[in-house]
Amino acid sequence: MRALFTFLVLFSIGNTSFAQIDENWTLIARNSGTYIAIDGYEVRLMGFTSGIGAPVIAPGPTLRATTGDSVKLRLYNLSQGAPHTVHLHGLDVDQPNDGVPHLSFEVEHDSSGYYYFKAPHPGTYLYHCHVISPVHVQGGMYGIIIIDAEDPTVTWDGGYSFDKEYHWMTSEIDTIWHNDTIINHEHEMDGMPHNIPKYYEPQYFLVNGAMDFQHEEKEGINIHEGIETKILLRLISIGNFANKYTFPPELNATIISSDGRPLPIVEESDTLWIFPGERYQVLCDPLTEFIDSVQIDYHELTMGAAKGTQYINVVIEGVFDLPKIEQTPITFYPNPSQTYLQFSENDFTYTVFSIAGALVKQGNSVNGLVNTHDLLSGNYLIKIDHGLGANTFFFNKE
Ligand SMILES: [Cu+2]
Repeated sequence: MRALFTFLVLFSIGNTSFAQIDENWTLIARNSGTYIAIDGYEVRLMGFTSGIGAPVIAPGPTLRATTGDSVKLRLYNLSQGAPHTVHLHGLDVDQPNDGVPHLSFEVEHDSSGYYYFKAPHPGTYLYHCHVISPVHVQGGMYGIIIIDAEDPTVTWDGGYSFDKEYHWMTSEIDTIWHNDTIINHEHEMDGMPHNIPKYYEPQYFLVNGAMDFQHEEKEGINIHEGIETKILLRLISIGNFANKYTFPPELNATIISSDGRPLPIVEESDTLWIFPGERYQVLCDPLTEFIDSVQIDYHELTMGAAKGTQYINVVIEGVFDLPKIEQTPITFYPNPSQTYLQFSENDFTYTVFSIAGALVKQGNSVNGLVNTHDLLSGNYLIKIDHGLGANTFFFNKE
């Protein structure tokens, strides 16, 4: 009788965990991806995709579930070479399902592996391949995981409500890692040496896999109507650099959670440092309509100087309960430019950056004129800071 009782208890425990799968995720590992840089330079990527016909880009598909869901993740390796795993970074799943090779399992070419877990507390997480991770992560094998609260309009049970959300995943591309045999390497057990290049000299600094004007409108905060606007930013770092975020003060940013856990004391702050593997959630409750940008600096991990900068545009207008701005769109000509740029705005300060984000020159403009005769031929960004905020434009110097 006692044995039967024990059996029934064990049987029911074993079955309640994953008796029913609420979410089925699929990631297909490929090494046939392409990263097309802002200057047209192309390198090969390893990456995750959701369908065999889907493009292989980095980050891979964003995976989403509701807290408490039983999730089954299938990893199908079609990469023609190296084994791969999916490490569920920050989800606190049990070791067999955590995708760390030797503690969990690796998935060889042309086979599938399955991870099972219960979606933990709501928050922002990430996944990446954990096989020779410096190489496979640089290769492009990473993506975002979002666990929603049961009510998806709040950050967590009893947490903050929000109307719109954006997720920005930062990373870098160093073409040296992609142009030699690293991406085509055989399994580490074959004894082939891996030459790990410098990690601190990437050529491209990315937000959601793109930089500067490559960003589609969706990356920026674009709000054009509403009664009130609370914005949840999900910030995720999977690069080798420390990211310093600078939010415009009008955004009224509050840091509410770190690594999937609510912060015991929330902090209003216009700056935030995020280190590799960290995720932060920031709640913005704008004070006014405005146009500006969020600045993301990419610092060496020694906290050295920023090696790159990205600007994410912010446009908040047409919101019922916010003070209004008078807005006339700023234009300029000619582009390409030979000796000058003429802006429609009269008086402003300007900063010219290289495409990699390095400061090239700055100054004040009277009558909307900016000299470009001293610039070398190439592509640049110019940030115009005027009375109502700042705008960044791309231009080419002939
Ligand atoms: Cu891998």
